[in-house]
Amino acid sequence: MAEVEGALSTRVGELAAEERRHRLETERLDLTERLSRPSRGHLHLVTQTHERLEDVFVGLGFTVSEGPEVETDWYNFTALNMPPSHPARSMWDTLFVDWGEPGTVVLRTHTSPVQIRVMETTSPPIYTVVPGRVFRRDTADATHMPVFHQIEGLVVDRGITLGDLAGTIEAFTKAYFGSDFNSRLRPSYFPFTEPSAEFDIQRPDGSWLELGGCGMVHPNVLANCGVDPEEWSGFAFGFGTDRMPQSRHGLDDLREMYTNDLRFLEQF
Ligand code: FA5
Repeated sequence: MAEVEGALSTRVGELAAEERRHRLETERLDLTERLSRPSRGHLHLVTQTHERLEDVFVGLGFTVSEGPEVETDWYNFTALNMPPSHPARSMWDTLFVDWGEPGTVVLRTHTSPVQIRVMETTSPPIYTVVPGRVFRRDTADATHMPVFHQIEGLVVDRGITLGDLAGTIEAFTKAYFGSDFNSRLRPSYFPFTEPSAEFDIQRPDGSWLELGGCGMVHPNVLANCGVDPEEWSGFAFGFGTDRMPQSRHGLDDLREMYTNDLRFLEQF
């Protein structure tokens, strides 16, 4: 009898201990967990945009290149088929840097000077994109900033045609914005491309938005970089990247991205 009672109380003790262990385990609150992990921010919407764009273009076989934000007149204008006093220079409201001969050093007004830098240092075939910051004397409004961002694209190879440019732009539009967006090319003028076009996207609500310029690289530009225009041809494009998250996320005003209101930025 005593033996049975002893075994019983041992078993009751074991079950109570087991239940307590189970309860403690399920109710456990690790109060140190949050404290030990510092709260981290995340990349700004524009940086996220550039990373997504790089992913899309790397997926299409492009490399990623970079260039300086302070440029000389040669790279920003002259080598791009705009010699001194060329009227087309006024298409870019330029901010000049007080350095050297007046008017010879600028804050780059577009990412196109990096086309020249890439062609000077790399032999074709070239398939590259250049994301970066650019500067203009533009007054800030819903679709303009004085400091904004572009992504340049440059392809130089044998037998490249306008069809390759149109196909690349359409493939990019679908890959980046989704299948409910369309693209179109509108005739335009840039001194460094011939023929030239503006690239617009059509949003699902049917409205159109200009994203950038593009065209076939002008033979003078190829020649300025030591690339034989008889052998090689190419296309280039330059898209404004601040307007891309604006369309993708339906933002009304570009300036929202730069006023640094965390309640706005933390949503993305
Ligand atoms: C250019 O800058 C040319 N370099 C584009 C190009 C590259 C043409 C290669 C041909 C070949 P544009 O000045 O149109 O072109 O600017 C390109 C895009 O930048 C515009 O379509 C627009 O989307 C964006 N953009 C221009 N100004 C601003 C601004 N102030 N704020 C925000 N985005 C802007």
